[in-house]
Amino acid sequence: MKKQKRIAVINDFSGFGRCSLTVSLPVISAAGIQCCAIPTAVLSNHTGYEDYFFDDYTDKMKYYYSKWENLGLEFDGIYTGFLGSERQVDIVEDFIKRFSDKHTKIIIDPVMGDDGRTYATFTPGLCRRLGRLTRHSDIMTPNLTEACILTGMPFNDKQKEISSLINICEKLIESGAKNIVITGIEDKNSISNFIYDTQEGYCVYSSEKSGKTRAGTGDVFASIIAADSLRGIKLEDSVKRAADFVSKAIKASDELNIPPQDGVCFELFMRDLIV
Ligand code: PXL
Repeated sequence: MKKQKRIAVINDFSGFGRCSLTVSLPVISAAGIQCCAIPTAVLSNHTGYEDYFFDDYTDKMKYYYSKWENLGLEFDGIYTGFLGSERQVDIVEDFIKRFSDKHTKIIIDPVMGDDGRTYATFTPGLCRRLGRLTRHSDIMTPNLTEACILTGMPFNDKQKEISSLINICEKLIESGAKNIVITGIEDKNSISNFIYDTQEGYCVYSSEKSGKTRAGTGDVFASIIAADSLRGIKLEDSVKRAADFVSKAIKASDELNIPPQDGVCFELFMRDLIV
């Protein structure tokens, strides 16, 4: 009998809005992987809404995972998402040092913004620290906005060209990243993901735009990539699966008139994710 895989997910807990841990827990569990959560903050709802309650968890994180150290826990993967401050990035780096070895897959989603805009908690210092954190990653999954911020490029249509995407990825590789998926490259009718795999080279996976831009889609996407990487699935195949799943959930969310900030109704399609 093979051992069950286990991943630590470091992300915020937003009670409403379908993002971060409330997405990762079900999506990763559906793949048969034990998903162990470390909250970076507790929010009533994500920051895409005008008003929200935000309880920062920075001061508690080390106490929290020191108990995991006492339990002797080990992880096959570590996946990080929304981090609210520079100090929190230092804590995540400490967690990676303590809980990973050469077999641990590290997936870093440098959550900072979308659609050319940064989120409410963004600062240039946080960006610099997140850029350094990606040195540890086996896979990083920035959207185009985040990839531009991390490499100091302006966010514009020119960056959607293959030559620019290669240039961006080469800069990220120079900073220590290994494999990169630039997500959510939108055109009028299509949405593409640019995959830069250090073993396999680069490729693009495009699908028809199925509906409105929605909150939390990056978290659904990265959770599938994280689970698949622990299952040994090739990055390109994983990106196709994740993109098709997100596209289906966006379409259904539009049909059900779900407000875009409420995310995607992935719950209706969990069957597709069960391994
Ligand atoms: O899905 C990205 C995300 C995660 N966590 C929080 C957010 C956002 C985007 O707005 O506000 C708290």
